[in-house]
Amino acid sequence: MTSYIQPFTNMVRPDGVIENAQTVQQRRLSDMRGFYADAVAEEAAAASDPMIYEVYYAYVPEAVPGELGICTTTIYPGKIGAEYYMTKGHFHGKIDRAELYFGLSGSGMLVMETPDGQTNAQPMGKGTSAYVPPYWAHRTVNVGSEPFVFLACFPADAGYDYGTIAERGFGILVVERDGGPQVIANPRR
Ligand code: M6P
Ligand code: ZN
Repeated sequence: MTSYIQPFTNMVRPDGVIENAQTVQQRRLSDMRGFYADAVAEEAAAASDPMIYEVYYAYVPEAVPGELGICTTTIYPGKIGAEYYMTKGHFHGKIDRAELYFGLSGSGMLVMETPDGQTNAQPMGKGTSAYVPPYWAHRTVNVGSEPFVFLACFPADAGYDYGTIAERGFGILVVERDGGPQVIANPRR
């Protein structure tokens, strides 16, 4: 017999806090050492170990095909050297799974890359709906002076492959140049 999941709603605040969240994940700089291009600036910032981003999960289902995961991400404003605070970024473990993002507040960039090295960067802000197609690794970056907050919805069986990005990074970086964000080639590639 089918056992039905009960429908539910959550209040999602503009600052990214989800009331009655199932879990909250915090990522400090110490959780993502080696991700920023400027190793000297990263080492200097490591002393205070700043909070880079937080993820509130409204729903963390088992990896059942057909189910959806729902979360917000709040990336705080800041830079390591010239590079803006950002998420680690990942391919999906099941690499052909897509994802939807919806901007709630602040301003950011969505950086994506295919396994064969095609890159793409999309600006995001309050009200932006963004589609991450199958096969594209994805990272978000806060390019503003306020927290950048967005909602994400993804297939429950997507999974996370962090290793590829941890090793190679993305082909493009988002850095501050002349007082604003600029997308540049990753010098470490
Ligand atoms: C988005 C979604 C989440 C992801 C989060 C942080 O909310 O893609 O699945 O966990 O961003 O990104 P990362 O997992 O790369 O640190
Ligand atoms: Zn994802």
